[in-house]
Amino acid sequence: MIVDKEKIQEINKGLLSNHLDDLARLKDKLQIKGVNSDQIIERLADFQVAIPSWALGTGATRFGRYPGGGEPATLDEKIEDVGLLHYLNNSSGAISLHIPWDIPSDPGHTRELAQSLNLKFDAVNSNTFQDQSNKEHSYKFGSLSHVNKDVRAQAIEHNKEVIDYGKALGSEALTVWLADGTTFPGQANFRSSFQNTSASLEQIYTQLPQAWKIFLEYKPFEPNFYSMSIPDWGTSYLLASQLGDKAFCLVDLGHHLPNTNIEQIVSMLMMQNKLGGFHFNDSKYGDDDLTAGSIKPYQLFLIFNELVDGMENTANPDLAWMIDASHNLKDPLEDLLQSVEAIMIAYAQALILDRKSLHDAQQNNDVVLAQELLQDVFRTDIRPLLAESRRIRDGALHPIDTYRQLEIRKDLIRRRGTNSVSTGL
Ligand SMILES: [Mn+2]
Repeated sequence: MIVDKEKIQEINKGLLSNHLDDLARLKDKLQIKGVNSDQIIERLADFQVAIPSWALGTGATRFGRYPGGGEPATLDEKIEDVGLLHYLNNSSGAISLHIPWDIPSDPGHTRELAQSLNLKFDAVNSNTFQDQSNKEHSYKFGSLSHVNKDVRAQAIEHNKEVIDYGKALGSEALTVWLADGTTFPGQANFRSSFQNTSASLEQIYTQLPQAWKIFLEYKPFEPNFYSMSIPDWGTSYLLASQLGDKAFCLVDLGHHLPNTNIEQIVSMLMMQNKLGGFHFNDSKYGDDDLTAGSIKPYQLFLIFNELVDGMENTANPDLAWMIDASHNLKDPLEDLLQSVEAIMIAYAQALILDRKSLHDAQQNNDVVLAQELLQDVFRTDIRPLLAESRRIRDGALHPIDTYRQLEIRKDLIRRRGTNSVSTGL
């Protein structure tokens, strides 16, 4: 189902005069600081965050799953859900698919459907962290790093298939996340595990079409608890460097040990032109997959501060912006609207930062002023800029309120039923 654009405009009408007052006040305030609000509104309107197909249903934990009804049971329905989000917020113009959960049996049709909703296909994701019933070998003891070359060959073949699916849809990147690792000391040899991973990735790399990139995600622990074959950005960087110009590191916010300085990692990877993409989420303890910005919004802002700085001052190529979150309690579509909003807020705040003054403060070792500059921006409520960036592209001034007023979930349940279950974990 797709929302009627006119209904969005009707709801906007009732909010418009308050919105314009708020916007005018904010613009005045920003103008004093030398910020061109209209330019920022345009940049925000152009900014798109890819929605992962696996976040459209209620997420799984290793415990219970509590579906809320109306979940998208097919790939078409998943694409329709992302189209719906994009109608509301004008910032979710891409979808990231997961193979084999979302195999496009008729790629031409899938492509057309996405096009009709103004959606692109972002990176396709391979999956060697689960066994597939139609495959001979098990990934219980790893995939690309496995000691047995037949298992590695099967995992390599799977990644090549994922590239083929992506090609058929017009995607231009492959994301590889490996669950490979060990849970007990002595279980594997670290060097051979790395070398197997590297050699397997080389074979996948040769299959990449000209314009494609490969993103290597890292994670310090889980599902393995002693070592992971790509545990950190250093290992990811080493592999990406060995592979070549099409290989990049992917930073998933939840894939760091608590208190890791992720913004510094972002800065270093961009300096080396090796940051390929981002998986946004938030966490309190580990890979919690919570709504972006729900726990550590200041960290998210500091990360965007480095991202914007890197985009302006390094030759790092354009980034793939993706959400990777999935959990149990909220309506998944409302949750995704919240995540995108939090990401956009952090981006907008980073855009209005006075970088020249920050640079001067750093040169003068004026620690207090540097902190003041960052925190002044972080404490500025820039949400009217976001609302305006949606309004000028016919989106909703307030996406979640609009979603609720239009009773979209109720309608989805009416169409799909209360027991429809989204494919995935
Ligand atoms: Mn991820």
